[in-house]
Amino acid sequence: FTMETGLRRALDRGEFSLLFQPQFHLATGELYGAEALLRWETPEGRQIPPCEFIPLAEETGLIIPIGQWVLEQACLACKRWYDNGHTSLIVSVNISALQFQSDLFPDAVRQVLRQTGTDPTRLCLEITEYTAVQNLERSIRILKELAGIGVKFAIDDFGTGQSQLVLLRKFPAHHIKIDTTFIRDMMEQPDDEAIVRAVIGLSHSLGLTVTAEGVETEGQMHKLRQMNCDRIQGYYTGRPMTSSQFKAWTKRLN
Ligand code: G
Ligand code: G
Ligand code: MN
Ligand code: NA
Repeated sequence: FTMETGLRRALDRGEFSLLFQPQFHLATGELYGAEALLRWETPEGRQIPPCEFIPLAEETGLIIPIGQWVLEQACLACKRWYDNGHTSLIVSVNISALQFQSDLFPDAVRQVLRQTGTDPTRLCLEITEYTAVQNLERSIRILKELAGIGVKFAIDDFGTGQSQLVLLRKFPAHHIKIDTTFIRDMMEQPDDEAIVRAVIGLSHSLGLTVTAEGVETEGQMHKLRQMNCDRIQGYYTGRPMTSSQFKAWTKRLN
């Protein structure tokens, strides 16, 4: 068994699943939506973390069919939330560089939206700075094309890459997600707090809204609220959960 062989079979054998981690509006406490997070369990019952298999899926190109499956499942889940009366919930989907740069990507997104009957304005695509700058002019074109039908874009893991400020100016994304590491350290490290505050201010000046990731404590949440951060996601407000857990959980919020 090599991981590559396993990965090649995993889609056919139904070994992938998605978890959904809730995201909240910080000002109102209202549920905003959820990020879809991919999980792989082998037939032997081994859980392989995405940080191990996603790089391999990218190297082998398998991320294209896997990513397509993720997009489809995430949209199906969002459609179910919508049909259950949660018409404002947004599903966020991680898109890898190879997938985003594929010529077929914009059509693939449109097709999934159509086939699943998902309102395009309920979908947010998360791409990293690294993905966006690969081929910036082309990335901007793809973003504009999909934003034109209502799809939203978030710059993921913000602050961990080469953080090119020019990206924020040139790339008309809707949201940015401040990486977990800054949120984790901001209560002890004044520098991290200063960075988080500055990123929120800069983003707002440029018309982007901000999600803080990896919020684990009430203290972090309060600080982020003071800083006017728009949304939070993290273990404090909700762990990644299965779609049926998420459904049961949204019922309790009503
Ligand atoms: O929960 P967490 O361990 O799921 O995720 C680890 C990393 O894997 C994160 O960087 C996340 O962006 C990435 N990831 C999770 N799900 C997906 C997915 O469906 N597609 C891609 N490309 N990356 C994902
Ligand atoms: O796509 P992205 O790289 O942003 O993936 C989010 C990652 O953050 C996932 O691996 C998810 O499981 C993880 N995560 C979500 N909430 C928390 C949290 O509160 N603390 C930490 N340490 N990680 C979290
Ligand atoms: Mn993400
Ligand atoms: Na992130």
